[in-house]
Amino acid sequence: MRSVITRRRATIRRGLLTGALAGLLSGVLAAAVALGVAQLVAGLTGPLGSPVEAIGEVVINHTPVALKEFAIAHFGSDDKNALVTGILLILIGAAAVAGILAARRLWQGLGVLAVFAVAGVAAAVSQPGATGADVVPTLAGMVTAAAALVILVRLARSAFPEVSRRVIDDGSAAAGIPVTADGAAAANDPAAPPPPPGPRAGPGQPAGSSRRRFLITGAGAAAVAASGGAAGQLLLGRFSVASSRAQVRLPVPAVAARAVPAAAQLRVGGLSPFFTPNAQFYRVDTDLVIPQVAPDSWALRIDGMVSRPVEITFDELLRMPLAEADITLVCVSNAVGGPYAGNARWLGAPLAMLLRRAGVRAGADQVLSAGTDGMTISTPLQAVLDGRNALIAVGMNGQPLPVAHGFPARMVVPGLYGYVSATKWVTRLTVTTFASQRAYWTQRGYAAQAPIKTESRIDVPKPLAQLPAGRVPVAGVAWAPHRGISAVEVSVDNGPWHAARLAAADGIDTWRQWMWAWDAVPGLHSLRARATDGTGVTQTSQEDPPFPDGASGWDSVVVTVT
Ligand SMILES: Nc1nc2c(c(=O)[nH]1)N[C@H]1C(S)=C(S)[C@@H](COP(=O)(O)O)O[C@H]1N2
Ligand SMILES: [Mo]
Repeated sequence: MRSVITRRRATIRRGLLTGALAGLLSGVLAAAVALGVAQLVAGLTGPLGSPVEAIGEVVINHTPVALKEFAIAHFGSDDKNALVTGILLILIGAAAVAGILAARRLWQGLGVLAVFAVAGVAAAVSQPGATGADVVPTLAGMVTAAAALVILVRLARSAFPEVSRRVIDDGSAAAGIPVTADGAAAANDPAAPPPPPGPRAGPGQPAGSSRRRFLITGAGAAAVAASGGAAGQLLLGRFSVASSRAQVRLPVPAVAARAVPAAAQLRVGGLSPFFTPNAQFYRVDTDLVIPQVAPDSWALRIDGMVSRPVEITFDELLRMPLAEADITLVCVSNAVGGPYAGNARWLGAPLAMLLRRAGVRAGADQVLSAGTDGMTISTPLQAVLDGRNALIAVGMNGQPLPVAHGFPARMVVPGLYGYVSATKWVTRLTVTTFASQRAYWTQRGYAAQAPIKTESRIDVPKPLAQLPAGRVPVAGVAWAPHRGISAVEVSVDNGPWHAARLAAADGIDTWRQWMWAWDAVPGLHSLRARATDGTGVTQTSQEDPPFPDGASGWDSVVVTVT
């Protein structure tokens, strides 16, 4: 008798486990159906309705600054993929729980789905530019997911009858007495026969066939999810502005940049090229979905403390006298030695000219610019009007702006970190005061005044490189945009500073390459570099993190010479 009970217990435990797995699978498949259908519908209504991206945007906009700096430092430009992966993992986990709950009590599983539907809808409508249509993908996804969950759970229950049973502690479970999902003992009569422990699921129904039906339906759900997702992805292509970008013809600049001296580019393998190719240019923004702004719907509005607010269309902008300027852009989140800096030849309308058209009124000290993604950026008016090459740019290295870099138009101001100067997809400039309005990052504690700090970066040798003894080039780039670079020095093992050779300068707004020939001797060595800007100030050794106004300190690499 004893061994019979033990065996029954084991059977029931195994049954409960299989049942839980079937529930889990039902939940995860229902969630996959939700995402696939939502993606398909978003393909019709527009990219802002994709629930995962919408939730991701909300997460980005509410991420504490420390976490954001951590993500940028550790995931780099992949931080967005890391975020989407994280959201998907949480979703899968919740879906698994919902499925296990649903197997016992359907309404609990449906309740978890409903919570996600509310979150997805709220996230979708909270995005700048979102319309009522953007809630449709999440709702459609949730309705189909609920249907899938109901069907799969029903099938799971008949395929694995243990699914809907609970073990109760009074030993009746051990005796094989099932309790229904509604909590009532189905066979409270101790004399009732125990349920068949074997592969037979119910009276007259071979479990094999109902299990097959469960698996086939599950595979169908997976297929719906995958094909919906793929079709949605294809349909979303319709919202791309790639083809209208391809049709843009950039005008010849009224004010061309001077030719870059050939000696601005040193011949050292592994050194950052003087101009960063567009495809390699770093990208930093808060957007999971890159804004797609068609040039014919684009306009730039200038308002606020101006005598005549103006609105400029893209065609009007292209007909204005455009200027070319070589400007190095740097992100405040760039760590010492980090990759978030790039140099390009920009083509655009002088910002000062545009503001003068509108007529800036006395008392203003800030230009608050806004992108279609809802980003706001505040720039000191004085920096825009002091004669530097501040632009509403339409061209980057001879091409229309890449979509990820602000197509059709963005702001560029030499000397200021991107978050206070470089508004992409810009559609509005409001002349105002620092006292009355704060921008996105300054609301989050970043400095309102943020000139780019003087930095030098060692590009070669790479950290932890193994080098042969002898002449070794040590080379990199140094920047102090709008002040220029006047010297770079290199020190080995904290020894004396050696002057590096500077490449020819291309004005004061761009970075400058440098190179120093090192007579390397065997051993483990550390190399450090420091720059001096055009005003004679040497880069500080004070190590500060990027928050709140840019990282400082000397870049260093450790190498082994053999
Ligand atoms: N609309 C918009 N513009 C933006 C941002 C953004 O998130 N949205 N990020 C800013 C930041 S922090 C930087 S460093 C630069 C980066 O420009 P890039 O991606 O072209 O290199 O864009 C700036 N302009
Ligand atoms: Mo940035």
